[in-house]
Amino acid sequence: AAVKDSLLAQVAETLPSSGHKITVVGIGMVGMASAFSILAQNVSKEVCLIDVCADKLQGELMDLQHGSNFLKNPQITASTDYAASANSRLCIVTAGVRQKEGESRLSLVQRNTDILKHIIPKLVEYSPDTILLMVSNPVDIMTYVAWKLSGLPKNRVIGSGTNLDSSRFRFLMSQRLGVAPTSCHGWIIGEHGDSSVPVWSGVNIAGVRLRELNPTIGTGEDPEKWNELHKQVVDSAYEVIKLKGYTSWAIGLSTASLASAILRNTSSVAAVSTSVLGEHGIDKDVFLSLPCVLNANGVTSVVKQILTDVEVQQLQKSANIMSEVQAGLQF
Ligand code: 6V0
Repeated sequence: AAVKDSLLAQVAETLPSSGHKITVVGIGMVGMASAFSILAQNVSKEVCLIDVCADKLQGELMDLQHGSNFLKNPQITASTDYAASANSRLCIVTAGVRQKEGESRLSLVQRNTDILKHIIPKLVEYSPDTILLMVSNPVDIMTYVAWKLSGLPKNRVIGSGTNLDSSRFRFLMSQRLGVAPTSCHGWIIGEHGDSSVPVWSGVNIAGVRLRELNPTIGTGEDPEKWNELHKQVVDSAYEVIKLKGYTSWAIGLSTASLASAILRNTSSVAAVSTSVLGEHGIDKDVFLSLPCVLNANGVTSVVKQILTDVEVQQLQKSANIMSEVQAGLQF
């Protein structure tokens, strides 16, 4: 008899899935940083990688599997065939083209829409109960496109949105104040991109609103020029792409954090791209980021932030830009 049969007396079948499966579509810089963060933080031990490039899939699979001994016994699979993604609780879509140096996210829109036409129907076919987390850019528009292509309810189609921008903002705040980023409370909402909106009215440490200490904060009149922080957030991706060619670690950690809220059913609040029709007077059917309650059913509530008139106007401007781009889309 084989060693395995001499060693083990099987008493029942093993189950095929942990019930916490995550599929990552697109194993470029962002997809792999996301998969790595998910495995390293044990958000899920069951990760399926999908891409069009079979050799790269095999190489990334082997490289990750060789690290299994340092992880929590993960079950990793990789395939060009969507059947491998079956029964995923969460599908993270990072496939597509990225910005070249100096290129805006919005210029990628039709190319990535065409790619999603091949991806989204397949994911939903094999995992009809899944939640989709979109990362491909321009992420707010891609989330709208994925919602249209998937036929899923809006709560289960989410964009990574300004969760990353908010993290960038909190890091910069922490540098100015010498306080840990997780203790710096600031939210960037709206478009993940050039028209994002910093909610200066609510920026606080321990409930102390910085605008009460400096009424001009975030405006052009502020002698301390705090609005530079938002400018730096908007320029971050351009800057990092110029320096290293792409962005990866921060977005990978951001998606892992969102995946954790969903799989662990935590009801954490994060700024993610969601349907905003009817929020803050927005009359366009677009997706933008607002602080949302995230759990196993996706986005179950949107936090009704108390915004100033200026912030509402900026948000509505973001919505108009999204709506104009969407009107020109072919899918
Ligand atoms: P990359 O490193 O070029 O990887 C893209 C991957 O997608 C490659 O492995 C391709 O083979 C794969 N791919 C292409 N077409 C398909 C298809 N039809 N099916 C399956 N896989 C396919 O790009 P990178 O990983 O750097 O970026 C991916 C996307 O994420 C881009 O659109 C970026 O702009 C976007 N980002 C979004 C961020 C966000 O905050 N939402 C942040 C960073 C990048």
